[in-house]
Amino acid sequence: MNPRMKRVVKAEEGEVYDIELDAEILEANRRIAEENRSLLRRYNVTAIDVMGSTGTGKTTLIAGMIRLLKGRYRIAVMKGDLTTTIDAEAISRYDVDVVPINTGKECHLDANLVRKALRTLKLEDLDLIFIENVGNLICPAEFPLGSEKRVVVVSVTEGPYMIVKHPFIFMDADVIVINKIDLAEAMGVEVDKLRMDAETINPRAKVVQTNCRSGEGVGEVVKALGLM
Ligand SMILES: Nc1nc2c(ncn2[C@@H]2O[C@H](COP(=O)(O)OP(=O)(O)OP(=O)(O)O)[C@@H](O)[C@H]2O)c(=O)[nH]1
Ligand SMILES: [Mg+2]
Repeated sequence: MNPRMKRVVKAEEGEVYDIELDAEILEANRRIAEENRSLLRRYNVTAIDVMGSTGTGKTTLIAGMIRLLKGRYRIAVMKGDLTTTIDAEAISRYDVDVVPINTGKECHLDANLVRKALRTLKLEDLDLIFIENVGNLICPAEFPLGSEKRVVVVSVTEGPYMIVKHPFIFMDADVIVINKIDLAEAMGVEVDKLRMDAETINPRAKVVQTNCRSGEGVGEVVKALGLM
């Protein structure tokens, strides 16, 4: 180790007040998430979380999946963003219902917001809901929403260490998407190394490489989710 490196300063439990979440809040969220899950199951609707940092390609992936699945499923989308509806408007062009959810300052969706959004949809007319979370790799991990499966999208443009630096969100993923592989060489990022990191952190997850812009690999994501 470089001798100029000093010892790691570690936060004790409860010390970082802004970050350490109240156990009661998490428990309340978990309860509502379970209610959402039961409601969705009653209507036979599958909800899928799509999470990942800002700009990794979540919306582009959802658009690609809609293109592949529209003939087969009745689809709606929820889109969490701080204040804008840009993504929601983009997705609505695919002729599916879209519920924009604005979180204000919050860096993640929670089960209560999703419950409110579910009330605006006719669940009996749906088979599948994609829920695009706010772009963030930390906060959404702690807030289950009631969905059946979780997709986490990482892209090569964020550099080589996104997975090892943010293990928690990847540990819970059912499918890990490594996107923008068309830019890997230009970014000097090894896709195989990212794949290895994903497989090491979560051996249970299916790992898929994509270029969501061209559509390459999107069919594999859909298959990994058991939708095709
Ligand atoms: N070259 C390349 N560009 C991509 C790919 N996927 C997405 N993009 C581009 O990356 C930009 C961001 O994509 P989005 O799908 O909006 O990303 P996002 O994760 O939804 O972003 P936020 O919702 O803002 O967090 C857009 O300009 C996309 O066209 C890809 O595989 N290759
Ligand atoms: Mg988006």
